[in-house]
Amino acid sequence: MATTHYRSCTLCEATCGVAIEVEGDRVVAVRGDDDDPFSRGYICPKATALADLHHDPDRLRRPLVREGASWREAAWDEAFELVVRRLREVRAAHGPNALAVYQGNPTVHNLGLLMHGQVFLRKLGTRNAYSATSVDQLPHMLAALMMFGDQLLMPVPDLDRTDHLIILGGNPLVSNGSIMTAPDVKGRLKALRARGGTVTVIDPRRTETAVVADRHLFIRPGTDAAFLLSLLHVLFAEGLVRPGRLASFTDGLDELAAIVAAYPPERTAPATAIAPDDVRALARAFAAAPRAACYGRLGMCTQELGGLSAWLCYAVNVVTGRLDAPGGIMFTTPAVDLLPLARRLGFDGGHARWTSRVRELPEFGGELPLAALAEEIATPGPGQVRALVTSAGNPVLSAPGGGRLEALLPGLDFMVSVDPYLNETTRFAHVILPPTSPLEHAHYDLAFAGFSVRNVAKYSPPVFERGPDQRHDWEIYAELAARWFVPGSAPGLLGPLGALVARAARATTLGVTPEMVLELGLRAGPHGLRKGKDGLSLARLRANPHGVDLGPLEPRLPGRLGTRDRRIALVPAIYRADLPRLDAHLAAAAARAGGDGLVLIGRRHLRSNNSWLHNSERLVKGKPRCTLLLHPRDAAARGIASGDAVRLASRAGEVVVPAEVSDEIMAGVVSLPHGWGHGRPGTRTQVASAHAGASVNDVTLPELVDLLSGTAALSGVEVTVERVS
Ligand SMILES: Nc1nc2c(c(=O)[nH]1)N[C@H]1C(S)=C(S)[C@@H](COP(=O)(O)OP(=O)(O)OC[C@H]3O[C@@H](n4cnc5c(=O)[nH]c(N)nc54)[C@H](O)[C@@H]3O)O[C@H]1N2
Ligand SMILES: Nc1nc2c(c(=O)[nH]1)N[C@H]1C(S)=C(S)[C@@H](COP(=O)(O)OP(=O)(O)OC[C@H]3O[C@@H](n4cnc5c(=O)[nH]c(N)nc54)[C@H](O)[C@@H]3O)O[C@H]1N2
Ligand code: SF4
Ligand SMILES: [Mo]
Repeated sequence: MATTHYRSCTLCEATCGVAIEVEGDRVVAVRGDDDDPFSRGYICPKATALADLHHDPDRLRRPLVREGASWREAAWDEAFELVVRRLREVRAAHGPNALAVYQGNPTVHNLGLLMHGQVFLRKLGTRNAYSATSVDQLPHMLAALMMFGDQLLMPVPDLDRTDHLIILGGNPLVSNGSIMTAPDVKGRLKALRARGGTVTVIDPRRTETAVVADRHLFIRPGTDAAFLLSLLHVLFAEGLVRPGRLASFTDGLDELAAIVAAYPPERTAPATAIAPDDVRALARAFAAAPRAACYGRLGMCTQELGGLSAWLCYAVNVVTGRLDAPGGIMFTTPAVDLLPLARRLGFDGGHARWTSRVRELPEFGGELPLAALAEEIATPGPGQVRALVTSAGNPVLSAPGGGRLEALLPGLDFMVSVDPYLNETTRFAHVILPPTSPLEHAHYDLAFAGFSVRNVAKYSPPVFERGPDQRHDWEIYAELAARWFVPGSAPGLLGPLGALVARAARATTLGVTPEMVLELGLRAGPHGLRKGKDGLSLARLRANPHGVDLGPLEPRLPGRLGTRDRRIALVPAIYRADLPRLDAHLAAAAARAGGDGLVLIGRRHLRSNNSWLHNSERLVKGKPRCTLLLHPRDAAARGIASGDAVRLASRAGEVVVPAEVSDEIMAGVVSLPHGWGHGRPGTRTQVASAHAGASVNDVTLPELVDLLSGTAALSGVEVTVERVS
């Protein structure tokens, strides 16, 4: 007898509803949930991987402890004891900053990691805290903090009501959207065009999204800030600036006008490769549309001027009155208000309050840029990193210059990974603590409900109960926190009293389940108690297994602003001060134009998810995807044909990959996806190893960062390509 379980897919930001059919202890089918009010039956091919992950024989189910070159399974108690003891020893000998933490992307897709994980990882007291933020959305968070007063106050495009959408550096048809939770972007874009709206994609590649858009403009990598300055220039020069109701609580319009006056499209075109007439036409159309949104994402962030770009992208929406307006970019009203909760968990905002030890890169929200981790391990001196906790991350493949990190990890005094796989990164750990699979723990999209194009709430109960020998992520961290923060939990330290205190602490941390925090958050939230008996509670979510629709996004300003004066700061000082760096880039780019140099960008694939879904046979089958895209002109100049093995090299390193010649990429640009390079020795991911590919991050440069925000510049790396005979 099959039973059907409804829940959210946790593999990407779209949070689609899935119906999981189970017979005994096997998943027999994963389908889209037609009754989910948000996703309405849509799923992408990755959803089936939820079953593959759960049943994967390579997935670790018990802690592993390394002994020399081999691993042995250990009891949880022994593993916890070892981890806490070794981390303590490192800290006692070298100070708190000798401990480093890296939190990877799946953290945001996991309720337990978002709650209990932070209690341990963000409260360890080290400045060497790192996360995927600094290889991702940090520029948006910085702009949100500086302009709107809270790092999590990032507006999302009101996709279902806009008439004019500009997409800069995002490929939502493949990524399924980011900082824009919207199941079935393809369907939603189709609806946008069916109601007479237009979509413009600005990207160095004619992407899957560009193909279904009305218009695609190629842009040279790393020049979005210059393009946006010119877009703003036209808006001001042609009298198209109409902030509307935003004017009464926005500062800096005149200052912005003065800045952008210096960037007419003719000045930036040699760098961006976008014709001045195209910039003018786009500015006019954007201003004329009844409802319009300018949305920038990853490609606009992970570049040397990512900070400026994210600011200017929001600024375009402010001066045209599109911020906080239906069909523009809007703030959500999530059932659990993440902002106060996040502050409690240590996401305290703040920028450049301190810098990294070696390169003096700025801190953001208590974290340092991932691009600095390798040098912080390699460089001797007080504060040198000697122990590392990786949590839901695979930085050997995902960090810029991952190959360098890979060479350094074996030299650490101690490393522990909270991760279900023995992979490229975790193989260097001394202890691996594997959590339950997504189907074994409860879920609520705490993060993505905050970045969703409609207000929605959905609770997903576990499909399978965890076995007695399994631990959820939250249980792992609750246990670590109890043992770490209570001195008495070190055996013998406080004698019998210590043991008592330790037991009480453990009961407290393990007694507070994610569901309890969720329940409090729901009741205290804007759709909770204040709505009276119709208010949301966990019980109501449980009674609605397909999810609850809470309506379209609503205007939230000025009340939602976190700035001290409750006003939008249109021109925060840090951006003004960063403009000379842009000017230098413009000059350099113009000098390079017309040369035959190549720069590297990334690429995502629908059946992939960063580095960790390659162990599912049905997701990796088919022709190899880790190919280097290059333009026919650049291929001809190097005697390269599709299928040839080519060497892609930078100052940092090189990889050999098959070439794929296509005019979907602009001349002078090459593209290789990230997350591959599974052929490394000592991993335990059979399928991935058989589809190894090569890691683009062996070629990216840790020294290339946006100096303003600390975000890694994964786009625009200068490379050479040659045929391998
Ligand atoms: N060149 C280049 N590099 C990039 C990017 C790019 O576009 N180009 N993209 C960047 C971006 S946007 C990101 S977000 C990062 C992603 O990079 P990372 O944040 O390092 O994440 P992944 O590579 O996806 O690795 C995820 C790890 O988490 C583990 N995991 C999965 N689910 C869970 C869970 O529920 N609990 C725990 N404890 N572990 C789990 C997996 O086994 C895997 O080891 O990569 C970045 N790197
Ligand atoms: N299938 C799949 N889905 C995913 C992921 C995945 O790995 N696979 N990863 C998830 C994660 S962690 C994230 S953060 C999101 C990211 O989701 P998106 O933000 O949509 O990111 P990408 O799909 O990488 O698209 C980035 C686009 O930027 C372009 N680009 C590169 N450099 C530049 C530039 O300098 N300027 C401009 N304008 N464009 C540029 C690239 O060609 C690419 O088309 O996707 C998530 N969803
Ligand atoms: S789009 Fe994302 S959330 Fe939806 S099924 Fe695919 S991976 Fe899961
Ligand atoms: Mo990401």
